[in-house]
Amino acid sequence: MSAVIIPPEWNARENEITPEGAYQNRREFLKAMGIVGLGIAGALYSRPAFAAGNTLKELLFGKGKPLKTDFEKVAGLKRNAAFIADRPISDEKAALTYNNFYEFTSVKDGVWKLVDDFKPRPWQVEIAGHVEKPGTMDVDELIRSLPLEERVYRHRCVERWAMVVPWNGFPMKALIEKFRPTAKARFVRFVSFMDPEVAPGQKLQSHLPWPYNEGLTMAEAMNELAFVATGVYGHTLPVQHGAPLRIVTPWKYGYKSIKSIVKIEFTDRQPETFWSTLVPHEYPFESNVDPDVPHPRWSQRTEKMIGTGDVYETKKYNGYGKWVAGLYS
Ligand SMILES: Nc1nc2c(c(=O)[nH]1)N[C@H]1C(S)=C(S)[C@@H](COP(=O)(O)O)O[C@H]1N2
Ligand SMILES: [Mo]
Repeated sequence: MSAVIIPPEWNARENEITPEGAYQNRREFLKAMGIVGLGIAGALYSRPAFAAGNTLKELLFGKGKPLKTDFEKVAGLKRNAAFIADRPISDEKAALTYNNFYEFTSVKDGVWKLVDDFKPRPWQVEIAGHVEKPGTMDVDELIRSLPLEERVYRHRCVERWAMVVPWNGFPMKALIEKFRPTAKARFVRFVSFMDPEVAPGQKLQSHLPWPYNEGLTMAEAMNELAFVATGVYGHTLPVQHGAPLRIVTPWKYGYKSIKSIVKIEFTDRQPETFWSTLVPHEYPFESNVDPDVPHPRWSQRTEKMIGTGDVYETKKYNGYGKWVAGLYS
């Protein structure tokens, strides 16, 4: 087996790289990253698109560039007063530059620097499975057919970071009712895009179970709180937040809120999910926020807000028990 050469950036940033994607130990993680055995050079340069001269640093952390902020405004949306978060809204630039989107990179402050080749439009969404009206629809046609509003939600990543953002989009319930699932539908499965040519993480970490997928029970998906975001901070979704369409389930850890969805499938069996396929005991299907259930690598007692660094006590269901506790009693 060839030696594993770890570049200095990797070591220095390990805490930022390994989160969600880390395993029992560093070796397991590197193995899943495709690095053990091949060595980093092998893992990288055996893949044609990267023979073109990108360095490992560029692939993981992105290239230096200005932050894009000129997104298309979404005017006239009413903020739903039922969902006012009890904390200040996070700074928009903080949210734009600190993301989990493994298709691009596992480095949170690198995602925004790697998204330029990804085109979220034109975009088709497939509706499949146990549903009266299956088919494929243009994303903008879909968005135009549903009732748009704004909701300020708290977000809690399993890695302990949290934020408060104003999403715009539509209730998931409205989407489900539009396509009319049949009595056989017990779960909803969501699938993200697959395009290693524009998403370096899918190429570099080709061992991961792409495409990213997630799921909810029908009752969860029909809950008032479940939301489908098409925008954030009063404009359309930037790629790094999951353009053109992502889900938002604020009572669950952030990995359930799948981004850049291409397929919504109604199933009679509990679907697989990306993280539970990788590490089943760490990322169960339900994954409701719960300060009393520590993750092997993070106590879930407290959380840290992006932007300010303020630390708060974590609440069960991320504070949304009023809406969702009844689902689990
Ligand atoms: N397709 C896809 N969706 C995803 C992820 C991902 O890697 N790929 N990461 C998840 C995780 S772990 C979190 S915490 C949130 C982060 O959302 P944000 O970057 O918009 O804050 O997206 C979730 N949705
Ligand atoms: Mo996360």
